[in-house]
Amino acid sequence: QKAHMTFQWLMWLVNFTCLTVVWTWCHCLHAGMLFPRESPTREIKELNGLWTFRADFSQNRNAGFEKAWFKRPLSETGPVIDMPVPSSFNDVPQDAQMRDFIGWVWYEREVWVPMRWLQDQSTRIVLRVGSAHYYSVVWVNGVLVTEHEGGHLPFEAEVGAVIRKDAGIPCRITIAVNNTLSLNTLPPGTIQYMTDHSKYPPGYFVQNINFDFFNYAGIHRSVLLYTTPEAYIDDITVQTTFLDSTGIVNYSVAVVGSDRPTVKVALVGKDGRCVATANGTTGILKVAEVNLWWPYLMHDNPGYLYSMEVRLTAESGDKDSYALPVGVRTVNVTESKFLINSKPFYFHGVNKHEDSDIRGKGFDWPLIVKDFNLLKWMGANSFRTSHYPYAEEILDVADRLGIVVIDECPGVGIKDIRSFDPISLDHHLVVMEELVRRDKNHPSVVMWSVANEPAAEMPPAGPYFKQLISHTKSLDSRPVTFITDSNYSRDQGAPYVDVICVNSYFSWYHDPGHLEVISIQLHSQFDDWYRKYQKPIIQSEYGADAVPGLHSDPPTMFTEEYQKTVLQNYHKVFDQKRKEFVVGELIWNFADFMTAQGITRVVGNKKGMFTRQRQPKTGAFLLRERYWRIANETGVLPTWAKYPCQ
Ligand code: BDP
Repeated sequence: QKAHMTFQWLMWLVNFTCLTVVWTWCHCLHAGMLFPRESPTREIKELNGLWTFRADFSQNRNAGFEKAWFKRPLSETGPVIDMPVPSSFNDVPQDAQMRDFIGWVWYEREVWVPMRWLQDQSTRIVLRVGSAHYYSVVWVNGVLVTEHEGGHLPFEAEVGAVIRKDAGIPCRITIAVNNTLSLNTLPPGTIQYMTDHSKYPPGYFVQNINFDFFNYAGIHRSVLLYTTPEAYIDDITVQTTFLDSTGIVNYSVAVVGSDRPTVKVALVGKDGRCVATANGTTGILKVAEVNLWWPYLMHDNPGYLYSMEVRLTAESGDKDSYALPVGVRTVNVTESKFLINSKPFYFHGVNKHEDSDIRGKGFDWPLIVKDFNLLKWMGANSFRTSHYPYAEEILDVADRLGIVVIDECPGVGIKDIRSFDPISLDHHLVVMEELVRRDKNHPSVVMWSVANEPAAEMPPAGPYFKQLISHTKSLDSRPVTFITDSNYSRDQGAPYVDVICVNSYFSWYHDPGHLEVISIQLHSQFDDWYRKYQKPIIQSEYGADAVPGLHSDPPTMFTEEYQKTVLQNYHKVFDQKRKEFVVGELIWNFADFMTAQGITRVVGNKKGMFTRQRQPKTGAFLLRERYWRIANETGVLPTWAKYPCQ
């Protein structure tokens, strides 16, 4: 008992020190990026639906800029089509050229802004794009309001002044989006011009990429207008810990538009009762008899969220309020364990993609809810956002269900040595800042992943990842990882990470067809990494393709039986190693997903446990049986959870 108490104190001290370090860190990005939520002082107008769309097929893809398409209605510039937002544009038109289009596409929509918003000069009107892939330029009524580099993360602009100039007419929003990937983008790519005119037409070029998912593009997440008062809550940061049964929420509120703001903070439980209050832009909320945030299948009441209600009153009388969901939990890593609330946590989960028929990477509620239902059905307690940040709404649901998330940035496919230059690094640092700024308050997010399988054996990778990882650590106290390919024996990133995440495809990419080598190779993999670094290890990817409906016994590659047998062989080793230092297993992949065309892909990657339409393959039932059994073995399976596979 005493040892346990001391340990708890120690953990508290460690957490508190981390908090203080984080507190003193200066915010690198100049503004916050709070998820738009309605409140008595904030309104939202969604701009989803059909937009007018035109792809720039001109030779240099630059006609839109040369002819200033943003200056007048897009339909006056040439032929336009309807395009749903949010959605990738690629699979919507019945047109092969559009599917593989590289370059600028133009979106436009007219919207009536409520007169009330315009008349009240002290109302800030913000235009927000949840994400658009890859580079975006935004105009309102022909006036440039913002630009943003990178898909998967939100950006916004204050547009009140521009709209008020033309009050009385609908406001025209034009967004140009370019999906071209270069050596300095994240993910990187190259454009290759084919100049042999006996083989290719003049001007012919292709986009080369080094990642294994379709480069879907367009406006992928919601576009909306929202309001705040002139003095407003710009950002909130919470860091939580607990001591015995007391929860501690350390908060900081960034206010814009007021030099001497009055800030009141209240933490409200699920039953509507206020459990703690504080005043000021920074402070500590102490919660007696705290309900901790626990992962799914680890507690009777997983995903417990308080509502942190922040109220601002400015000298001007302006009032603003914002309610942030807050989960109280800690995350710590030891030499061989991953701890949530000081208890060992074992990741039994999946890698996913934002990917589905027709909409590509477009945000889609039915798909999201279905996927969470499948995760719960499988007994999965976690997923990794391979290979880019997912929609914030997904993290909100994960928070509520207690599904644990490894949050990855789009640093995938960094294979060319030229992509380790300072320009790329600068951009990578900014992307990590944007990611942390967006997701720092989600209790479900327990670790940051800065990259997937970069060419980590190249000499410049060492300094690159050293800086990237230490910068990420300076932004937030969560553990940081980097997903490594088991092939790379000299991994330049591993010394700096908190948890080793390894991908391996034994008996698939290596020794294809030889199931019998999995056990020995996997044992060596784990032992080698642990001997070198003495850090907990997650098998962050493993798997095999299975074309649904293909069967063979004895198992042969691409059949459901082969996929199942690969998994079984991996599982035997996991079961030994999880007693030592392996702290998780994430299957590649949750569902089949689309890729570029190539001779190794049969209409996409087929390593899913589910088809792209979310129907189970044989492997899904195997994992379901396993995950529920593991949850049961830990002895914390909640009373309401029925072990479904007796
Ligand atoms: C891994 C990559 C992942 C691929 C997977 C595969 O991280 O993006 O989809 O291989 O080839 O190495 O299925």
